[in-house]
Amino acid sequence: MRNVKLVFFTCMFCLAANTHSAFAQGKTARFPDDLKKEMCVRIKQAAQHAWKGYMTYAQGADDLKPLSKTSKLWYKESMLMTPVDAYDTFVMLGLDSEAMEAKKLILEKLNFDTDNDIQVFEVTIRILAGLITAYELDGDKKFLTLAIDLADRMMPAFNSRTGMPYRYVHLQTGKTRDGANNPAEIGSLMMEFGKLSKLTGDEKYYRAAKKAIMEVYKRKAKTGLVGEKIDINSGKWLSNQSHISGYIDSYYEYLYKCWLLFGDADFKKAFDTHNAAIKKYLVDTTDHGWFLKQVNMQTGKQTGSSYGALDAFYAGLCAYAGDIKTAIHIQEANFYMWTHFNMEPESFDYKTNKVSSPYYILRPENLESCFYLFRKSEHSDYLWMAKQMTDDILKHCFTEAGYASIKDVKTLEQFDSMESFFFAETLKYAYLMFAPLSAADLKKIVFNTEAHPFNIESKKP
Ligand code: DMJ
Repeated sequence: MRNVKLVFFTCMFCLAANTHSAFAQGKTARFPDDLKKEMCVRIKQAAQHAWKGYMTYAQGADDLKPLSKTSKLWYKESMLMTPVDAYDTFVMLGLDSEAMEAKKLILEKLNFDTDNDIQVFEVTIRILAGLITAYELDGDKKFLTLAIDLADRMMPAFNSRTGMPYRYVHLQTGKTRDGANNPAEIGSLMMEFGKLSKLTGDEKYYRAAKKAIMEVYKRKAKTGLVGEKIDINSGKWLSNQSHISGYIDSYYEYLYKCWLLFGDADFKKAFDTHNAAIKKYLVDTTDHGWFLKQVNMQTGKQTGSSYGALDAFYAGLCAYAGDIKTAIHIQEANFYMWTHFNMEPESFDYKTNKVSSPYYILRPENLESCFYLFRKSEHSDYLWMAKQMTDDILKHCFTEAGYASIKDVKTLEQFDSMESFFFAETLKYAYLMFAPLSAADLKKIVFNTEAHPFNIESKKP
């Protein structure tokens, strides 16, 4: 059986690996165990270095600014983005004293009774999710109490005519604003609010989030696609632009992951419908791999050929959902994007090869896709790819106080930002590539879109 599996993957690789990439440059050899261990050590050291910078120059703030050695707040008062996003990564990497420091900061300082007008999506995927995972990993009820308090303060966001949430809610007053929302920000609350219902026994969170995500699904076009902006009160699309990038991406991701997490077949049905449409209308085959384009959601007609760092997640989702062939071809394109421009730009035009947004802000999606492809194929090519990406990040983004973003991948000039997802996702997926498989058992956990692992609720769907 294992031989059959190997032959299958080898054939798939022959299909995908006939162009310019590390595949074609002979880096397809076995990945030595010693090198895996060395990578794990380097990634752990990187996490310690970045955390030390945060604790020295930004302790208690949201983010470290690693060049000026100062700190950044997202809102009027800190939501402790970095400690909350980083905590479970420290636990998974076995960095016990860093985990203890992060926990101490969270439990001593995190307070949601603040004059903060917050973005529901960002705070849900980073903070609510981080607290839920912390509770599941550590068992300390204080994490759950914080999560419930935060979720209750965000619940007014769902009070619209359709049940789709407003983008912003004030944590003290419950005042909402911005009803021009998008599928990603509407749908990517389901794992977190759903999970909270499972942990508390109070169905209201699951109900509100499910109504919201299903209201998007209900409004799909005949093509099976969704647009990138919708009025949450009238339910009318404000943009027919369709793609798998920012504003839509994790809506699709959550439909599949919520099926795995909760075993609720409505999510699977919705995912299958959309996924078939994505493959029919969005995938564009090129000599450098398969990219995903922009189309009009109503007609399926192409409107653009932009591709970028955020789009890279879809290869991983395909692999996770069992379509290895598509995943391999898209990951070939992802790796092309990473290697062709020095490092990965935020976006470029895959028809003209021109970079449209030259920055790299420590995003994880390309590594994330490598992770799922490796887990599903066991092929060492993905270890080599992940090594190259990790080497580039650790080399080009390194600063005295942490890791900085890159302003322009052509010149590798840095800029003063270290997003909290560098801890939550980028370092975590990099580490999990080389760590023993038991470091993350995908039969037992599902990662949210910020890579916070949730224990699977359902029996195997
Ligand atoms: C993260 O906050 C999440 O992965 C989100 O889904 C997309 N953007 C960033 C990482 O790039």
